[in-house]
This record gives sequence, structure tokens and C-alpha cells, in this order.
Amino acid sequence: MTETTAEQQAERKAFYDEIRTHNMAPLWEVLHALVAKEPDTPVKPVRWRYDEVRPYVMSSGSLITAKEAERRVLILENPGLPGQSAVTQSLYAGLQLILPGEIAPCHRHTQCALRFIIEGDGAYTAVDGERAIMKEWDLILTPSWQWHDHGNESDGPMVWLDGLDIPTVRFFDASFAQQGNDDYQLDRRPPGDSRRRFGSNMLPVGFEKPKSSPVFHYPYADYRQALEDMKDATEWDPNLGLKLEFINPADGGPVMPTISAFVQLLPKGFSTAGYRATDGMVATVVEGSGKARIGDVVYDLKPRDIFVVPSWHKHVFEADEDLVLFVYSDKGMQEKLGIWNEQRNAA
Ligand code: 1HN
Repeated sequence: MTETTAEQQAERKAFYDEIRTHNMAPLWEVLHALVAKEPDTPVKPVRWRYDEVRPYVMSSGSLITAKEAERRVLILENPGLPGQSAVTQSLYAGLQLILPGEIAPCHRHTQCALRFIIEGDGAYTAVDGERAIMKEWDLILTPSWQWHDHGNESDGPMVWLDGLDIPTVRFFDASFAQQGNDDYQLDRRPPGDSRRRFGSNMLPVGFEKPKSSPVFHYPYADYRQALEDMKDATEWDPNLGLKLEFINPADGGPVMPTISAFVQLLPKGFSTAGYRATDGMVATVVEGSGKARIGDVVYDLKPRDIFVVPSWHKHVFEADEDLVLFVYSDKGMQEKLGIWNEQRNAA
């Protein structure tokens, strides 16, 4: 380190002030912060206990209708990114409520969305003319620019976790959105059509590969069975247990270009080795109980709790009972950019 005198410091400051008037700045003052030796995120670990936040979600139901709100959602905001409607640097999370008889009118936007059903049974999301009937723990996709509306024809409230790439699209200044002419879409295909067409590991010959998965509904009953079937046969990954990715069957890649989705099973008594990766993750507990140790914080986990593992934070998951987690992250996007990194068995 070379010493700088008070005189040099004053001279530099005057120079910086001068060049700022020309919209210029000295790189050498910020170089090491810009090109960090390893990820240094402002994103914080955070956990929302469903028991604590559910009353607020339900209260929002008497504050405004789903139709007036367009989407009645309480944003889950990362405390390290206040006011940014972001749960990680690239992703957004929210809890959406739709009450019996309500609709959330039709619109489309460049942002990709996923819905992970937390509570309720029987409401629907319609995506480009096909309804998906929602059941607890189902995953439903709303890829970029596809018309979508929601409606609740069941007799109970429906709550789901919304995961979107809002901060990513904002970063690129690439947001477009349109309202539908009508609140509802006409049914163009029967429910389940896309799964029947594309969900059997086969694709019609000549089918143009879509950017996002043409299978937009992944029912819990199916993927839970896949986990159960693999449970006895699998060799447990010491870092991940059994972690499966929901894929786009057209290319084996992530379900949407900007959002990757996973389900993870850790058998009773299992504890993962310390692991970290550059994709910050949003996770929710589907079944079981256990603990998540993320850096210095420890969260006990119960079904429907939602938590964030920031980029490059070493974490350990412990299962007190068979623990099933749903996870989404920007892993696929980082892999496309060639910047995804992981450290296994992190000390
Ligand atoms: C959106 O379209 C939905 O369609 C939910 O349910 C949350 C958050 C920001 C922007 C668009 C939905 C959203 C959203």
C-alpha cells in the first residue's frame, strides 16, 4: 500500500468532482468492488413462517377484490433489497390470494411466472386457452407473453407462491404488458391437453421447440410419485439428497429461460454436507420438518414456510422427518451465461 498525502487526496477529490460533471468516474476507486474475488451479495437469508404471514394474506382479501387489484398479492421482499420488489437480485416472490367466486383478469407480459400452490384446491389458471386446475403443491408455469387469468370456482380460498423474473426483465429494460379485451379467455383446449401432448417424453415430429416448457402443469401427485419411486433406488447425493429439476421436455433445459424449478427430498435423519452455489434460491417446505442452516442463521422448517438462500451462502439442510422442498432459482439463466458456479462439501 502506498501512502497518499492529504494534498494528493485533495487533488484527487477535486479531479473526481470535476470529471463527475462530465459523467465520468475513476475506475480505480471501485475496481475491487466491481470485480469481487467471490460473490458478495446484499441479499439476506430470510424466512417467512406461513403461520405468521397467512393472517395478513387473508386480511388482504377484505381490503381489495382480486379484480380491482388485478392480482391480489403480498410481495415477499428481501430485507437486503428494500423497495425493489425482489426476493433475490434476479427473482421476485409473492403470495397470491383468490377467494371463491373471484377472478384475476386476463393479461400477458414478457415476465415469466411460476405458481406453486400452497393452500386450497380447485381454482384454475388458464394459460393461452387451456385451464390448469390447481391442487396443493402443483407447479404451474406462465411463460413469457402467454395470456393468463385465474379464477376460483371452488368453495375455499386459494393461496399460491408466485415466482417471477421481474428484476431480471427490469435489468434488461425489456418489459411489455397487455390487458386482455375480456376478463376470461375462451377455452381453446381441454384441461390436461398440453400434458397429454407433451408430457410423455415424446414430441410431435416437426414441432418447433418452444423457449419454455410446453407442459405448463406439473401435478404434485406425479412428481411426488417420481421421488418415492427413486427413493429406494437412489444413491443420495451428500450435498443435495435427491434433487430433481422440472424440465422443458423439448430440450431437457430449465422450465423457462429465466427460472429453474426443482424438488428436493431429504430422507429422515439426513443432513446435507455444506454446499453453496451462485444461484440464490427461494424454497418452500412441502412436507416434513427439519432445519436450514444458512451461513450463521438457523431456521426450523415447517410445511408452507418460505425461505431464501442467497448466492454463495454455505447451507446445510437437516431432515427431522422426510423433508420435501420446492426450490426455484436463476440457475439455468446463469448456466446459459457461463457464470454458474458451485462448491461441494464446503468446509
Ligand atoms: C402477475 O401477472 C401475476 O398473473 C402475479 O398472477 C404476480 C407480479 C408482478 C407482475 C405480474 C399473475 C405478478 C404478476
